[in-house]
Amino acid sequence: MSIRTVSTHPFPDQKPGTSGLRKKVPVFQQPSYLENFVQAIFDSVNAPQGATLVLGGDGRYYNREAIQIILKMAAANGFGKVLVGQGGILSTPAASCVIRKHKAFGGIILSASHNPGGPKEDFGIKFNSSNGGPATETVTEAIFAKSKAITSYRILDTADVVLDRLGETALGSMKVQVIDAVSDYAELMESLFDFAAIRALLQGGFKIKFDAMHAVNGPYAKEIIEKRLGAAPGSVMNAVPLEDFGGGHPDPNLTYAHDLVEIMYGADAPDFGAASDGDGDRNMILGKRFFVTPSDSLALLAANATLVRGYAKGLAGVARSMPTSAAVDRVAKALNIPCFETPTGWKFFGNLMDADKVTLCGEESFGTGSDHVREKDGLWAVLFWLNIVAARKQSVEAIVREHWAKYGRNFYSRYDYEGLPTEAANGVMLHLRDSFATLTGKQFGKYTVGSCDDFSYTDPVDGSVSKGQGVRVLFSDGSRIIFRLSGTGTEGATLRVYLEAYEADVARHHLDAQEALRELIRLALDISELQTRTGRDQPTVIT
Ligand code: G16
Repeated sequence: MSIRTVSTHPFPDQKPGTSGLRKKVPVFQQPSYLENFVQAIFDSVNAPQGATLVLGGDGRYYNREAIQIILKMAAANGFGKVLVGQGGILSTPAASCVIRKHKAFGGIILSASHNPGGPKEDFGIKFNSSNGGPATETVTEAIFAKSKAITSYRILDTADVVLDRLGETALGSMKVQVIDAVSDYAELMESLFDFAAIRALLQGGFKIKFDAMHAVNGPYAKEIIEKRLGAAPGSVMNAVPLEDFGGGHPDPNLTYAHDLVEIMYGADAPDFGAASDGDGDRNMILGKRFFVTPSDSLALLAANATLVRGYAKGLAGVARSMPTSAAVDRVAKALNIPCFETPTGWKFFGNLMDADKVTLCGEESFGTGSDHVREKDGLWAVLFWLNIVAARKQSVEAIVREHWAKYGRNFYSRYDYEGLPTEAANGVMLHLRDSFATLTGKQFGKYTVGSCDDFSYTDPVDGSVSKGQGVRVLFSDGSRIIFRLSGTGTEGATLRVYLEAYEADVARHHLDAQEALRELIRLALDISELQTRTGRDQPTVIT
């Protein structure tokens, strides 16, 4: 067994996006491509000799091969131990939990999240720090800089490690411990939520359906929802993780989680429905024929947190990404706690949580989480909701409607234009930035533009500044239109248009969001010239 130093040449395209490096599988399969990025991580994070690393992924195509390469490289780069999930599997929140519980130096998570998997589909890799959260921008920039100057990588020449059997093996002088992927995480969930109350709810005839979308959360949901909480067998659907997610798009929204949506809007619908994504960090919550927007879900969890054991002492503060609706801001105001507005990307919440400034945070992109780990957490959100329902003994819809009656309703929708030519998408953003002066103060029907800007964030903990985080058109009544280019796509550019209108009048809360937002949508298309500049007259996905 010897350490080999292999000469390599840099790839120019290894800049991490919103959440790590995501590319098509064939890109990762190019000789040295994955190895270069892993070496760039190791060279940037300066782990002390003998440090412990956590390793796992969402089980998508190329997961196992990548795990073997990373194990051999970790051994050649001085790590003392790697904790790897059985079969190479760890959901993203479980990886965060394991890093924290075992006080590891950090972790490598293999996932392209909600993007499809398969030989021609997406793969991804990211580094999480010792707090269990995604590396900060300073670290990801250092990794990118290293990747551009790399000349060699180190790897141990050895046979593959058996990943399916629990226990410890040696890889050179490094230990590889294959751990149960579910148990640490399940134990953490039991410490936060009232499992007895949820069990009583489920045994009292409350029916649920959880769609694991053939992704990583299947075994987690089976263990927690069916086994520990006693939900009827079959309550977890699409529970077997598959390398290609069964050919589906493991994105828990009304478009892609259609199996679940049909059930929840069909005859004899269960009382509660939920889905999570490829790597288990996103969630969608549904009541009987009722959709809870992720922005509302965050506000609801904040407003009801003290009903839940793990949060009974109250919240230090809350945070949301800038495009997420301001529903949670109203709750924070009522609770008299701080509310932070960060750029899109879970990595921006880490500092706030480490400094005990926030307890709950969330994003419009179907992500909700708390300081129990440093990633968003799909199953956690589902358990939080079930705990609230068990405590309040009301339906999901009744809980949401009561919330709107008290705080008002933030109508919300996001339009995604995927796979656009990069130049056309950049052209729209450029045009918008050039229009700030002419738009400000202008009146469009009932809407007057109060201000426009390109969102910039100064981290209140470390003072770092992140610029160019999305164009905001802010109206005087609190309504907003946001334009932003996605940082997670792997083909062309994805332009996201986020729309939000506040409505205090209960008599209008029953409106369909698309109906309530119609005027803003038209306005967004007009001022951006999106249709003429991109040639698209319809979004790819509306959420
Ligand atoms: C990632 C990030 C999230 C972000 C989402 C969408 O989620 O962790 O913070 O909101 O991407 O980002 P974008 O709008 O740039 O595509 P995930 O679930 O893909 O890891």
